[in-house]
Amino acid sequence: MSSIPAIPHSAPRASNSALWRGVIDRYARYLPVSDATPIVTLHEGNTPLIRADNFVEACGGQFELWLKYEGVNPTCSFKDRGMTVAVSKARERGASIVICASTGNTSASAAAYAARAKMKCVVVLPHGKIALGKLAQALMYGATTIAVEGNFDDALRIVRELGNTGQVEVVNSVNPVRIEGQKTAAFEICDQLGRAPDFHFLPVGNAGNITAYWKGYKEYYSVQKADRLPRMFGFQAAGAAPIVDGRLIEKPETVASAIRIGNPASWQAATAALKESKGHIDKVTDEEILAAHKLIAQTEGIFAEPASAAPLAGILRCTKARMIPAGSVVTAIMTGHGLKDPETAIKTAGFEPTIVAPKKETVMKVIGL
Ligand code: AN7
Repeated sequence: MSSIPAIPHSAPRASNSALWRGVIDRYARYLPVSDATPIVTLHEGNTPLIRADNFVEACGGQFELWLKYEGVNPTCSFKDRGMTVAVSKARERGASIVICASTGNTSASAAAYAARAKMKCVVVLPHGKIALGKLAQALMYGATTIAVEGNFDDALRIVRELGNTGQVEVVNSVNPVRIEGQKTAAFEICDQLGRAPDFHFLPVGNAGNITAYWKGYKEYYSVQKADRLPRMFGFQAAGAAPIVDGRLIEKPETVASAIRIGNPASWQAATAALKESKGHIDKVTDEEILAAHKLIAQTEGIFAEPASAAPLAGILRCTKARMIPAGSVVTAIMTGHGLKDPETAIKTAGFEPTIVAPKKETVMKVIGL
């Protein structure tokens, strides 16, 4: 076995076992890495699993809900789990340029990990449809940032064509090692809960994540690290629901810009996950998404981006339809941080700061004292 090639800022080898070294270090035996893989990590993963009783009460449900807060990853979304593997493998192969199409989070993550690996990163985005925080990240991490006058599906088509030239490494989830990294979130949930959930709720865009979670749960079950397999419950936005509607959506539209996708790359794998797990896929309206976005912030103090609220809107629906039996253990993935999209958040909150003269009395008046 060769030793890990020296790479600046690669996984630290401190002796302190309390130091979390990222998902490759933690779950290497389940991942396509060897001692020869130069690990590029920002210590992603190990995200909190937070019980959300207030939200369940607001729903009128009688189950245990656990939120996996993926928004606290290094670039504030779940994409970092797949990107650590994708960029490490790209580096192992000697690639010098990584490229992705993105609705925002993949590009933020690719740009960060490429910077860490001293690689060039190119991101291809739908012009004008990227949440502000995500755009700031791509620019700040120094990615070559290209905005196409089209949607995500156009951007991904172009990126796939560029990938075929062999000159760039595509780090979208069409790259199977992305899915491998993302499945570690299912492992973490089982490790944290001490069991697998009965129901697993998540948003569905390009459908890589539902594919990854299902793969992760199945693998953990097969090595007896999980006692059961959850039913996968996916939610698309009503204006961007190709899997639910059973047809390609040429002009997808939704306030949840992360999942504004009309032709998901992992469509078939998602359909298989839904079928095998006796799962369920549905669409929720932008109004339902924004209501859930606000409700989770105000009942639990958890600020997640609009796409992450789609499964919460789904939980509200499924509770009303009595689809979640009392006593069930339910997980939902808060895929991205709320600060990614401050413009939508400020609009959704529905009120502005109260401007007052700089005096104690004026402030007291606003408080109602
Ligand atoms: C917060 O960044 O597709 O079904 O290009 O950012 O695996 O696509 C993002 C997707 C859910 C959907 N929640 O996951 C991209 C991109 C958030 C996301 C999804 C995305 P997939």
